[in-house]
Amino acid sequence: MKIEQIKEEALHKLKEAKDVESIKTLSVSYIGRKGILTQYLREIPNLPEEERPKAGKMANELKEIIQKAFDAKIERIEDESHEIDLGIDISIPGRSVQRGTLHPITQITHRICDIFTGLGFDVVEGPEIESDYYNFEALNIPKNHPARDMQDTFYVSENIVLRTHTSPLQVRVMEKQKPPVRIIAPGKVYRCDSDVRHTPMFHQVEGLMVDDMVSFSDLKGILTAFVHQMFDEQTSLRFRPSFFPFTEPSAEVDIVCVICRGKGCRVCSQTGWLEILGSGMVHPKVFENVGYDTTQIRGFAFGMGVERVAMLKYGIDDIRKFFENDVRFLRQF
Ligand code: 2NL
Repeated sequence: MKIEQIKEEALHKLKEAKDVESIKTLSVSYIGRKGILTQYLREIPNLPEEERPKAGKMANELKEIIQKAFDAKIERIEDESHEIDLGIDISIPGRSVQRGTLHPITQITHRICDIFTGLGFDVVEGPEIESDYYNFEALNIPKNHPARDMQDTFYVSENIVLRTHTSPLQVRVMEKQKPPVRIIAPGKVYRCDSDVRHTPMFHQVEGLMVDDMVSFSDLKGILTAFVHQMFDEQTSLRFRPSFFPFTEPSAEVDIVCVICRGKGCRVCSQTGWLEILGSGMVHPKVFENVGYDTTQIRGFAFGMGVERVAMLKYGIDDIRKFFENDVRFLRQF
């Protein structure tokens, strides 16, 4: 018999063998003392001289292959019978592990940061407990401003608050770094507010760009690029005059309603527009407070609520869904 034939036959018989006993018998009949392969090896010296090395090599290789295949199958059968002895039904399909996902707010925060990183901004993070100075004073928010009220802000002590926006971090960056500055600051912020539309903690991303020659048209260009990437190129936006103590002039940005596409519906209160962020040219007072020369530089800033962006993006009408942590809700993102 040819060596290939022996191999094929042996492996075929092994496949058919169902228990350890028959595999052992099979093993003896091939590589036992009187086995087929053993005999083949014994015949090699009788072959013509030039065939001997090749035949010897092939036969020895096959012996090893057969040995390994037989041993492996024996081991497998023994393992399985062990499991059956233990009462484990090895035919039951495995139970799959439920994989976790990032929270939708985390996902949207990452997406916002990715878009601005692509526009040349650096991401900065910092403390959630801030001094009155960085949270209010440096940002030109006057002492009598309603936002500073105990009713609106969580006070840790007389001069320490839970930050109500991530602007204080941007002030800290400007104190340390000369222009140009191009940063976004994502993170948790706190307001003493809790009802259907407000949660005491929510997430914000603020952005700041300072350089000589930064204009309001740069602000419009950057925010338009952001909206087009966050939603789609067809999403139109409008800039509506507004007021913030830390910007002048200020503008709120609306996008065309993602539900009715501008026709007017319940979500947009029949206006066709949804407010998405606040923005403006940085107030000279803020620049003075960080020691920037207001005759040399200009800057714009903006801020947006991540929950708000996520609600618009996914069409969710209740902010509290993000905080209930019901996995049936969270798994959808
Ligand atoms: C909103 C509005 C805004 C800013 C945030 C800012 C930061 C610095 C200087 C000036 Cl350091 N401005 N931030 C400016 C305009 C609007 O947020 O509705 N946020 C949710």
